[in-house]
Amino acid sequence: MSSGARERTESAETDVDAVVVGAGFSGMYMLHRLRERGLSVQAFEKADEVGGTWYWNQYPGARCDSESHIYCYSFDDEMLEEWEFSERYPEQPEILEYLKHTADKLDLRRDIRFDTAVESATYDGTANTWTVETADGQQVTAQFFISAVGCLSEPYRPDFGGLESYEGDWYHTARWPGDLDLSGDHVGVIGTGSTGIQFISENAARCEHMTVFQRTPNYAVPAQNRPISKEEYEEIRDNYDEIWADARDSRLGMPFDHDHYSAAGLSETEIRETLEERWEKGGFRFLHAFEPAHILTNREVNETVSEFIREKIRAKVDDPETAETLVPTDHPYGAKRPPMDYNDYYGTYNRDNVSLVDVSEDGQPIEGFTTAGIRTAAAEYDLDMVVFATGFDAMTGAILAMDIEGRDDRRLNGKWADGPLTYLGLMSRGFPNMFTITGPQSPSVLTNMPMSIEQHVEWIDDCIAYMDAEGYDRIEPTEEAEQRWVSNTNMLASNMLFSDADSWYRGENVPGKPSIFTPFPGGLDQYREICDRVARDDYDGFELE
Ligand code: FAD
Ligand code: N01
Repeated sequence: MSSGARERTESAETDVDAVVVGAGFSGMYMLHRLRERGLSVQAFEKADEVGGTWYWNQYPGARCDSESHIYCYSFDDEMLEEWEFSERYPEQPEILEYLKHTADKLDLRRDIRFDTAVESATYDGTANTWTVETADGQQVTAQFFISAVGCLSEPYRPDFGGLESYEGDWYHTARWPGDLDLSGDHVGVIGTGSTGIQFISENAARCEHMTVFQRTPNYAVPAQNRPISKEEYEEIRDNYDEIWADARDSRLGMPFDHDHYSAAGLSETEIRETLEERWEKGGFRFLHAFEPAHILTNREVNETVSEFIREKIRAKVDDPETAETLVPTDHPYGAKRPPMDYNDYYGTYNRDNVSLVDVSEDGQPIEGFTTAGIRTAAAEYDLDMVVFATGFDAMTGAILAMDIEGRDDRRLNGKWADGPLTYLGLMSRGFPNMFTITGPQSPSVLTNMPMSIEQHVEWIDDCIAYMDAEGYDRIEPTEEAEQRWVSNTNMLASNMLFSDADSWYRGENVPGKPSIFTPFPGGLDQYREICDRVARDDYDGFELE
C-alpha cells in the first residue's frame, strides 16, 4: 500500500494488504477496486469458478428477477457497451457467462484461489493483522479482512430424519449438479419460495409426476419475460446515465417510476386499474404500482393488493380446493420476498402429472423420509428424486460459518448470538479492519443487489483510501454508533409489515436462529445518503487510529 500522510507504526508486515472472501458480484468488484488502488489482494473462493449465486444455483429455471439491464455492474462503460443479455430477465447460464466474462476482462482470476474455503480469521491486536486460514491449511496475513460471502449462499436443508435411508436421489437447488434427466421420474419438491416456484413451473412437464410439498402459499406475480431487441438495447445504452442515476437514487435500486406517491386518496376502482396495468407490466414494476414503502406500511392498501393477487390465483387454478391451498392468507404481500412467476406457475397445478400436498400444521406435516420417499402425517409418497427448494441460512449464515475472532479474543458467533450487531451493516465493533459487503443491517436483499454491492465496495475502497491518506491503520465502529444503528434498523422494520410473516428476512426459516429483521429497510437512497454523510464527516461513528 502506498504510504500515507502519517507514518505507519502499528501494522506488522503482512502477506497482502487485503483478503477478500468470495468471488461473486461482491468479491470480484472488491478485488478489482483495491487492486486498481495499488493494494495487494488475495481472494478465496470455495467454488472452482467465479459467479457466486450464479455458479451454485444451476437448477433448470434459475433466473434473476431484477431486469437484466440493471442486473450488472454499472462502473465500466466498456462492459455496458459490449455485453447484451438476451431476455428481460436473464437466465442463470447467461449471468454466469457475464461474470466469467468480467473476470476475464479485468484479469481477476490470478488473485483468486479457487476450491478454497476460508475456515477462520483471527485478529492480532498487537500486530494489527488478520490471519486467515483455509480448510486445506493455507494461512495468509492481511491488514484488511473483507467478507464477500453473500446473503443467500449458505443453503438451508431441514432435518426431517430418515434421509440417510432414502434410496432415491436428492438435491438442494443451491447445489444443483448441472444437467439432470428428470424424465420418467416421480419428483418431490419441498418448498414454494422464489426457487420452488421457478423450479416447479419449469420442470413439471419434464417429470413423469411432480408432487409439491407446500408449507406456506406465496404471492407470485407474473414477470412478463420476453426477449430484448437490439433496438431496445440501443435505447437503454443511450439512456444508461439517467437509468443508473435513477436506480441509485431509488429505494430498491431500480429505476422504475411509481404512479403515485401513495394509494391514499384513490378510490378502490382507481387502485384496481393501476394494479391491472402494473400486472401487465410485470415483475417489480407491480410492486412499484405505488411507492413500495406505502404497500409495506399501510395495512389497508396492502390488503387490497394482496386480495387482488389472491383473485388472480383463484382465476388461474381449475380445481377450487387446490386453488384455495395455493392462496396465501397468513401474511401480507411483500412481507416475505415477493417471488416472480416466469412460466405460468399457478397453471402448472392444472396439469394431470402435478399434485399439491399441504404440509402446513393444518394439513399433513412432513414426518420424515422412508426408503422409498416422504412420509407425512397422512400418507406416504414414493419418489425417485426429492428436490429441497428450502432456501438459505440467509444474511448471517455464510459469515458465521467462518470462525471469526476479533479483538480481545471475542468471537463474532458469540457477539451475534442474539442477532447481528453492526454499524451500517459494514463493520462490527471488536472486529477492526473487517468489512462485510452487503452485511446484515444494510439494504442488500431489499434492493437490486448489484446497486447495493457497488455502493458498499466503493464506500469500503474510499474508506481504505482515506485511512491511507490520513495515516490511520485501524478502524472500527464505536459502541454508541453501533447501538444506534441497530435500534434504528429495528425501529424502521417495526413500522413496516415485515413482522406479519415468518421469513428468512427475520431468520425464522432456520430453527433456533434469533428472530430479528436483518436488512436495513429504509431504502438504498436514504442509506447511501447516510453512508456518504458518515464519510464526509471523517467517518463519524468510527474510531480511527
Ligand atoms: P454470492 O453471489 O452469494 O457469492 C458469495 C461467494 O462467496 C460464493 O461464491 C461462495 O462460494 C463464496 N464463499 C462463501 N463462504 C466462503 C468461504 N468461507 N470461503 C470461500 N468462499 C466462500 N438479487 C437481485 O438483486 N436480483 C435478483 O433477481 C436475484 N435473484 C436471485 C436468485 C437466486 C436463485 C438467488 C439464490 C439469489 C438471487 N439474488 C438476486 C441475490 C444474489 O445473491 C445477489 O444478487 C448477488 O449475486 C450476490 O452476490 P455476492 O457476491 O454478494 O454473493
Ligand atoms: O428460499 P425461501 P428460496 N418443511 O426461504 C419451505 C432469492 N431468489 O430459495 O414458507 C416444509 O424463500 C418454505 O416454507 P415456509 C430471493 O431473494 C430469487 O425459494 O417457510 N417446507 C418455503 O416455501 C428469495 O427470497 C429468485 O413455510 C419448508 C421454501 O421452503 C431467496 O433467494 C429465485 C421447510 C423456502 O423458501 C430464497 O428463496 C430464487 C420445512 N421444514 C431465489 N423449511 C428470483 O426469482 C423450509 N420450507 C430472482
